[in-house]
This record gives sequence, C-alpha cells and structure tokens, in this order.
Amino acid sequence: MLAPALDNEFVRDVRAGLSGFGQKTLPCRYFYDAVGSALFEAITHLAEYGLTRADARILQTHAAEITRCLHGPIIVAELGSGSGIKTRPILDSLRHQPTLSYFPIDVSTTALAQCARELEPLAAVDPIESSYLEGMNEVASRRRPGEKLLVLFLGSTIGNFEPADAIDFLAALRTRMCPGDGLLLGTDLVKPSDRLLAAYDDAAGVTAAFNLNLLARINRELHADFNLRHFQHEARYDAEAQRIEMHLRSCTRQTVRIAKAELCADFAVGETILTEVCHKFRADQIADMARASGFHLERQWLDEDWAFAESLLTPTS
Ligand code: AVJ
Repeated sequence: MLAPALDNEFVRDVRAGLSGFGQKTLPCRYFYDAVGSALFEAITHLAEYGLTRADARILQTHAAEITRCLHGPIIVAELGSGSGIKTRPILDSLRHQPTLSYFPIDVSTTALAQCARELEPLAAVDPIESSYLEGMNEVASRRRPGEKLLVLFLGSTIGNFEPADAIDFLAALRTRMCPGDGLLLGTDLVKPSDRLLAAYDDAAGVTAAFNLNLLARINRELHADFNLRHFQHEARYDAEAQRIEMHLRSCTRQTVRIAKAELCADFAVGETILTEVCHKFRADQIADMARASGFHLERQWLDEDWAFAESLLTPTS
C-alpha cells in the first residue's frame, strides 16, 4: 500500500518523470500554479510571442460570423479558459440571446476566478475546475434540450498533445457533443524557426522564468531542494516533427531530493528535463485531424500577421 503522500497525482507524475532511464520529463499542466499563471499572462504580452494576439484578432474580427454558423440558442464551454479575455467577442456576439450560459473549464483556480470576473456581465458564468473531459461531462449533463453547444479550444493548447493523442482527445470530445454543435479550434501554424525560437525563449527571460517556476513549485509543494541556478531554460525546434520543445538543462552534476515523493533524482552535466512540447500545424493538416476524429472542417479563419488558424469543426453525424 503506497504511503499517503505518494498517492497524490502530482507526486506520482514527478516520480514517473524524474526516475528511470532516458529522457526525464515533467507534465506541462503543472506550469499553472498562481505564479505560473501570472507568468503565462505576461508571456502573452511579449513582442516575440504573437500567438495570443493573433488568436484574439481573429476572434475580434470574426466572432459574429463564427457564432452564426450554429443554429438555435447557443451555450458556450471553453477548455483551458485562462483569463477569458479572448472570449469576450464570442459572448458579445450572442448578447441577443435571452439567456447565455458560459462554462469555463480549467485546472487553475486563480485563472477561473479571473475569468468569472472578466466575463460575468456578459453571461451566466459557471466555472468548472477539472480536467477537460471531466468538465465536458459536467457541461453535457447541464445542457437543456434544443441548445447548441459551442466548445472553444483556443490558444493552440491542442499543440501540447502528441499528434496521435490529439486525435484521440478530439474523438473523446466528439463523444460529448451532438450534431449541430461546434468546436472552435485555435492552432498555431508552422513559421520560420527563428521566429518560433524567439517566442519560446524571449530576450527578457519571461519564458525562462515560467519554465523554471515548475522546479520552484516542486520545491514549494513537494519539499524538494532544486537549486534553480543550476538549471537553464532551453527552447528547441524540431522542424521534421513541427514542434517546439522546452527543456531545463542541468548545468552541473547534481542530485535533487524530493522529500514528498521519497525520491532522489540524479542529473548529469547537460542532462535535460523535457517540460513541454508545442506542436505547430499547417492549415491543411487541420482538415485531416478533424476527419480522423469524427468532425468536419466547416470554416477556417487565418491571421495575416502571425500564422495562426481558427477552425470551426462540426460533428459528422
Ligand atoms: C498555452 C500551451 C498554448 O504552447 O504556446 C507559452 C504555452 N509555453 N510559452 C504554447 C507556452 C511557453 C502555450 N500554450
């Protein structure tokens, strides 16, 4: 029987990722504690990181066109809603409805609270603190007959999944949707590698702080003794796999003790921890991904300044 502390998901994931041979890893969802959420918010304002502004521009410009694609009273759910700032134009375009329900789904308590504050005037906000699919079960149980569901999955968070897992995830979403619903999927597109590397390794070091904060979080919550000065942020671009990788590189040979995980992790000089993969897409690949997961690509909007696509997928019956 595992000791109680070891029965905690965070502990289990840290143990699994930092013990054993081969590439050490840590799941990127643990970036988003209060400090991490604030650092991510700062990243979205960086000159080098154009992704969020491109996403927001498309929504700002095409919100009414997007929501007009669904017929009948609409309710809105959002996966990984974060601060909710980008969502305002979508809810605004539905203000003609007598009632409007909005379900932000996120793992971050602080982000959900901020989102509710941001969007409360525009809709009845019903925050759901859970994983995406559990949250969608909740939404499915609360929708009323005749309502159409618009699911927002913005900001290219789909890029954190390996390609096969992305299709599995979309297929699982599909089982929680009905004909006539819609999924608005934001995807960052392939662009010159120097632009991508700058976006994930900005000159001010905000992304480096966001990445290193993961070690600080493990120190805070799992009583570890990571010395952050002995690790360095590194962004890599694998053009063949069309993905950015974020790593933390060990600058020395060292052993880190993680008390709550009852683990000592050894690091060689130059050894890294892989903390995030961010896949990038070609616009034409979205239709294939949709088809493979039970959706039809209905419409697509592209941003001119920063290659980004917003795609409306509808469930095939
Ligand atoms: C929130 C996952 C979309 O992949 O660009 C930003 C997270 N990581 N800078 C992304 C992130 C480093 C972001 N997503």
